[in-house]
Amino acid sequence: MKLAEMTCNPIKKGTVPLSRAEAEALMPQIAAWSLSENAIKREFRFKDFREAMNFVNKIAAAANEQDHHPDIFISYNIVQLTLSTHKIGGLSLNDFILAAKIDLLTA
Ligand code: H2B
Repeated sequence: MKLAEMTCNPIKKGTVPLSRAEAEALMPQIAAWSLSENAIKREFRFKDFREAMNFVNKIAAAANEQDHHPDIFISYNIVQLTLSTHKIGGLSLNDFILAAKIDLLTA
């Protein structure tokens, strides 16, 4: 199951979030991300604010295409992404799919 080739699906309210074990089993495919209790995170560094914003705009396009959206923190050349599925208050496969697609944007 290659995450980067998959597509995000609408998540119904009440869907049970991924268990820790299920999340850990997916982490090798997005090795640059870190797993926290209810989210996955990755920090990116660029030359300057312009390059950081170019990257964020690419992410915005991928997020809208998948209809799944990261929380984005920008500080000049640093972009911190946090992915979790707000509707269920935890992680879903959508978070891992979008993370893998974002990794392709930087590859
Ligand atoms: N993004 C994230 N990260 N979590 C969600 O629950 C979510 C989303 N819900 N993007 C989507 C949009 C939902 O609001 C639309 C209607 O599909």
